[in-house]
Amino acid sequence: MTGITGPSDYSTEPPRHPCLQINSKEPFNAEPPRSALASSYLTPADLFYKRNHGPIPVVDDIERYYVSISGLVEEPKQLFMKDIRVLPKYNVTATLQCAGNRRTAMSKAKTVKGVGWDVSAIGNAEWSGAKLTDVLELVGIQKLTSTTELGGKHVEFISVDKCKEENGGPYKASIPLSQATNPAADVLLAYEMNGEPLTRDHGFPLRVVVPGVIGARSVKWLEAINIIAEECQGFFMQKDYKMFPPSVNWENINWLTRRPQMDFPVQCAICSLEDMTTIRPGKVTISGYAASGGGRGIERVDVSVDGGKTWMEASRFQKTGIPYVADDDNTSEKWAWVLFAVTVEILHSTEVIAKAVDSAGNVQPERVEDIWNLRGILNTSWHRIKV
Ligand SMILES: Nc1nc2c(c(=O)[nH]1)N[C@H]1C(S)=C(S)[C@@H](COP(=O)(O)O)O[C@H]1N2
Ligand SMILES: [Mo]
Repeated sequence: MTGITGPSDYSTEPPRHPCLQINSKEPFNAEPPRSALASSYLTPADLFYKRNHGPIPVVDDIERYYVSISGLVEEPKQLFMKDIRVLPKYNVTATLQCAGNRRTAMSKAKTVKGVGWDVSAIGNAEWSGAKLTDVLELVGIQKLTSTTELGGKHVEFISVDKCKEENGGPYKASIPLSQATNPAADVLLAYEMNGEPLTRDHGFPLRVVVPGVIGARSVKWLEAINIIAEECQGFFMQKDYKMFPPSVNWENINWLTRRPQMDFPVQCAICSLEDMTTIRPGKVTISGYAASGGGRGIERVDVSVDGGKTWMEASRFQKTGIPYVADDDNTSEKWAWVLFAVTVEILHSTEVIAKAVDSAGNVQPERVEDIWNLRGILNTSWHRIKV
C-alpha cells in the first residue's frame, strides 16, 4: 500500500560484499574484517556492518512510498519522499554502533545470548536528510526551547520488516520527544549515506539516525512515526537492549527493572592486529577507532604493550591534516569516531591493550567479567590482543 513491503522470506536479499564476515545468514548479520574498518574515516556502505532482525524490505514503488505521522498530534500527515526532500538537507557524520559490538569476547568470559560480533559492529558515515524536528514541525510540534512543555512524550519509529521477536511484526523503537525536537541532537530522517542514496541493507529509502545512541534506535525502512505518551512497548525496547548487572540470569530476570539503553559508553578497539598473531620483533604501529556516545569526544587513547604496566598516548585524528580536539562543539565532528595510532616497540610475546577516555573523563572498564551481562551488550572493556 505504501510502496514498501517486508518480505516473509529471504528470497529477495540484496547482493553483499564478499569480504564481510557473516555472523548469521538469515537474518543477515555481518561485519567487515577489522583490518578494513579503521583504514578510512568514513566507512564505505558495502563494508559497513549490517544488523537485521528479518528479511530486507522491498520498495516496489518509490513514488507511492510515504511515512505517516500520527498519534498525539493535531494534524496527522502522510509525507512522501518529495515532502521530506524539500526540507533543509543536513549532513551529519555519525558513528553507528550496535550494542552487541564485541559480544563474542564477552561470551568467552561466560555464555551470553545473541549474535556474536568481533570488533566491527560499528561504522562511521556521513548521513544526509531532513532533521526530525523539521519533519515534526509539519504536524504542529514545535522545536525544543527552554520553555517547551513536553509532558514526557516519546517519538516512536515503526518499520515494515517482519521480525520473529515481534511475532512477525515490524521492528520499532522510540526516543524521547525532547531529543527528537532538539535541533542540536541532530536526529535525522536520512535518505543518503556517504553522498549516495541509502542501500537496501541500510534502510532504503529512509531511515532514522540517532547520533550518539546505540544503533538499535536508528530504525531502518521507516514507515510510520507515532507521538506517544510512553516509550515504545516493542520487544527491542522492553525485552532486549537493556544492560543488566552480572548477577542477573535467565531465571531471575525482570525486564521492567531496567531502562532501554540509549547512549553508548566510551569504546575503543585495535584494528591493526588480529588476536594471537605473530609479528616480527621491532617497531609496530597500533591503530584503531575510539568513540563515545551522547556527543562526547575522545580525550585520550592509551596503549600498553606490557599488559597494562605502562601506557603510551596514541595520536588521534578524524580528517587527515586537521588536528583532533575533543571540544564537543567546535572543531571536531562530535558524533563521529576518532581514529588513533601509535608506534611501539614489541620485542617478545605480550598483550597489547588499548583504552579510551572520553571528554567527560569516563574510562573503559578493565575487565569484561565486571560488566558481563546475559545479553552480552556494551562490551567496552579494555581491548586486549595477544601477539
Ligand atoms: N527496521 C529495522 N531497523 C533496525 C534494525 C532492524 O533489524 N530493523 N536493526 C537495528 C540495529 S540493532 C542496529 S545496530 C542498526 C544497524 O544498522 P545498519 O544495518 O545500517 O548498520 O539498525 C537498527 N535498525
Ligand atoms: Mo544493534
